[in-house]
Amino acid sequence: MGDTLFGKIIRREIPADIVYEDDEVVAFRDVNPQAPVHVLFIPKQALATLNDASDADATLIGKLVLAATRWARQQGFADNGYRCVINCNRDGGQTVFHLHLHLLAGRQMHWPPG
Ligand code: DGP
Repeated sequence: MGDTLFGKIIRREIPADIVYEDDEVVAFRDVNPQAPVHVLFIPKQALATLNDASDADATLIGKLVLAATRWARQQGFADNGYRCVINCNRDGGQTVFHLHLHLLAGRQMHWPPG
């Protein structure tokens, strides 16, 4: 896949408010937050969309989700709750083509999301 601005954030070529990092995952605050807490968890190994994930990526995607849930617990809002979203392609509302998980928290979420 081509490089995206999220690749530049991983390489520290553009600034971001990075809140978490391990060998495989980086997390940083969304520039356009939709909730008091809005953090994007991304794999360092770039996949463009969820459609590009295969069985070989199962562990990586699991680690992405678990990094978000662990961070939610550490931040103290896990019991109140939160929402995790992965947008895919046009109808899913995806605008940056480096797979990312939105972690939203700090307010009551609504359903359907619209
Ligand atoms: P999505 O629509 O699911 O592809 O979400 C992309 C998100 O990325 C969107 O909520 C805004 C965020 N975003 C776009 N550009 C930047 C940036 O340069 N820095 C940060 N921190 N977030 C960005």
